[in-house]
Amino acid sequence: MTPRVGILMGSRSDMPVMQKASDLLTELGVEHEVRVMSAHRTPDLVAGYATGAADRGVQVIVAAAGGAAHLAGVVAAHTLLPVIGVPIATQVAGGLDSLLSTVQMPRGVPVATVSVGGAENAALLAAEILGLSDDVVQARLAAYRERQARAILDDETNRGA
Ligand code: RP5
Repeated sequence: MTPRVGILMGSRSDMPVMQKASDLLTELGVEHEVRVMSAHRTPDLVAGYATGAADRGVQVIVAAAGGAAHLAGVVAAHTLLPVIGVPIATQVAGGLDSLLSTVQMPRGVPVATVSVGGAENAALLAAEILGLSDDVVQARLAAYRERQARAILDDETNRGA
């Protein structure tokens, strides 16, 4: 199947966090691909991926990086696809460096940034974007929300409440 979401990360070390995004998209039945590429270590690879992604059928890109986290911004510079940035936690104030590097995009090229380590929300936001034109994905998202709410409602502390 053609991947509809591209999950990128700046280093293999980001995989434990970003695996959660991949797992959630799999749960939602959204075809996706996972790639490790770095804005500063492999700039040509990043530019080539972002430039060609739309023509390959990718509709949303999730880009995760830590530190001077410019991956999402560089990707966004090379494509008109929506780009969701995931700041990866670091030793600097829990990842405040990554958060600001990702979220503080100057005017003209947006990156929709989720919370530090917010891989699952990135996957959900990607699916919501696809759901605008895909009723099946939107229905799966609705079911996911229902399951999420049900898990809380069924929590033993809420029984009989
Ligand atoms: C960033 O630098 C990566 O996204 C990662 O979060 C961070 C550290 O990378 P490694 O030194 O673990 O490869 O480019």
